[in-house]
Amino acid sequence: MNLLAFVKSLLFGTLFCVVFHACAQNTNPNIVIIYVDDLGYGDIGVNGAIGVETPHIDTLAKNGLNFTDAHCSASTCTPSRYSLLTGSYAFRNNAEILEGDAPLIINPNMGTLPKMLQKAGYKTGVVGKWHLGLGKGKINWNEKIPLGPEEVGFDYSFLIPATGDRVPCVFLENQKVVGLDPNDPITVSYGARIEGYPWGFQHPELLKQHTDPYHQGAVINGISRIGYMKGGKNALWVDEDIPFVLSDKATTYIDENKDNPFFLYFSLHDIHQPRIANIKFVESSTMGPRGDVIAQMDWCVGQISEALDNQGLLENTLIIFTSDNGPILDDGYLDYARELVGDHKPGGPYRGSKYSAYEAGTRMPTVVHWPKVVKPGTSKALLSQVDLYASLASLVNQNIEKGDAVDSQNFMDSWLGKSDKGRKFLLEESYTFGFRMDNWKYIKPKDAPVPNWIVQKFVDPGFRPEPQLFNLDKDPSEEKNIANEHPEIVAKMEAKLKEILEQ
Ligand code: NG6
Ligand code: CA
Repeated sequence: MNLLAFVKSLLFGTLFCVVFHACAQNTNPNIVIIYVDDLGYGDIGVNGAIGVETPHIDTLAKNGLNFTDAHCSASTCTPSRYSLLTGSYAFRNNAEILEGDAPLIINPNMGTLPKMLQKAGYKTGVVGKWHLGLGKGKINWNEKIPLGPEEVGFDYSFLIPATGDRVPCVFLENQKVVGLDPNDPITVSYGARIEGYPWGFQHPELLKQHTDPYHQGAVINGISRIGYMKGGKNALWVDEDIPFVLSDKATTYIDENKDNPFFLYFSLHDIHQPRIANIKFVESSTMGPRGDVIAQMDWCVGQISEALDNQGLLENTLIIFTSDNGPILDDGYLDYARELVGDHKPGGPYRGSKYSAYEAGTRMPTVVHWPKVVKPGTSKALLSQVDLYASLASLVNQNIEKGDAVDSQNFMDSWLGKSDKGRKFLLEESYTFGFRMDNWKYIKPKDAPVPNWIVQKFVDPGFRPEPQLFNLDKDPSEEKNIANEHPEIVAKMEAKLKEILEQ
């Protein structure tokens, strides 16, 4: 090759590389879902919280979109998380609150939100509470657990396996217990009591907080849990440090993935019980531990914003801040949340709570922040988290395979504030079914006694032998059942609900 030809080929090659690289470069935004546990609509400053400040969330809301009628799919955790990640309703798979040693409830052959994002070129990670089960049968906590986030589509995972009030009280990183001493293997039981960590009902003197009889199993770090546990002493978490450990893992994940589009599902333990705030946040609210862990959770949100900002990624990251089910004051631990709540309204103006079919069970604080695309404001669109799968798929130009995400609909324009159009019909799962048709709210009759463990929580799950119908335009707090006055609306909603349930 003569010199001229060589220079030409060099120039052409360089040009080709530059053009090709620019075309191939993925300009999709990073996606971060910040999923808080048991946070109510009214628990954030911008939605009227009293007695606790949430400056980091409020900043996201002021620079983003605050939704007033966005819902998780169920009033409990496992079902909502199942729907968020699979785009299908929990009842289709009988998904209910799981024990800490339950098998994985997401079929590994099924399409999921993180798998869809992997196909679009994303790195995917989950940090925090899982509560979707692990493994296939009895879990051996001393080896890599065969089925979990990896099989669901996460390249990286750092987990609280179930809930903070369930054993085992250890973190899992990529499905292995962190810091486990092989000479001190872990055994867990949700049936027979096993020797190991002392039992709360026998040793109340060891406890930082007293509990109802359902939470009096293994005492770990002065807190009795659901279930029994032996071994794994070096691997035990310290509840007071959980917000720091999780925030650190999440921000490290952001730093390590700054050069490629990433999806982070940051699933906080707060503000679920046991509500044991770190000393940094103790007495930062007027509401005792429940308010303090709201402040602590807000600090974690601030860590994420700061990490994104430090990497210059805040502008082109889609942050979705929300919660998995409605608020609850007394879920079994004696932390005086009911006594100290004052004028604060955890569910905002809405009736109900966690476990309930009324609006506060699923109407979630929801903020979308993406400065590059989303204009600040508020949106009244009626939206469900079950739709995030199809909505995000459209954002990143992915098709949904037949049979996947069967309940998920594309509302991306509404999530981004380009449209006010929400769902016409929206299902709210609980121990019965709530159902919305625009601003009509119907609750399916349930003529069954409320289980004792719910009665003791001072919540009304909404069981009534007759249908309930409310007009949320006139009666947002669902006080007046007007089903008898509108039989035609009841019939229409019942028919549509039946169609969804039998689909
Ligand atoms: C309930 C637990 C409660 C809490 C909840 C799960 C009893 C009596 N209560 O069954 O303590 O762990 O499950 O909360 O066992 S959730 O936010 O993960 O759905
Ligand atoms: Ca929850």
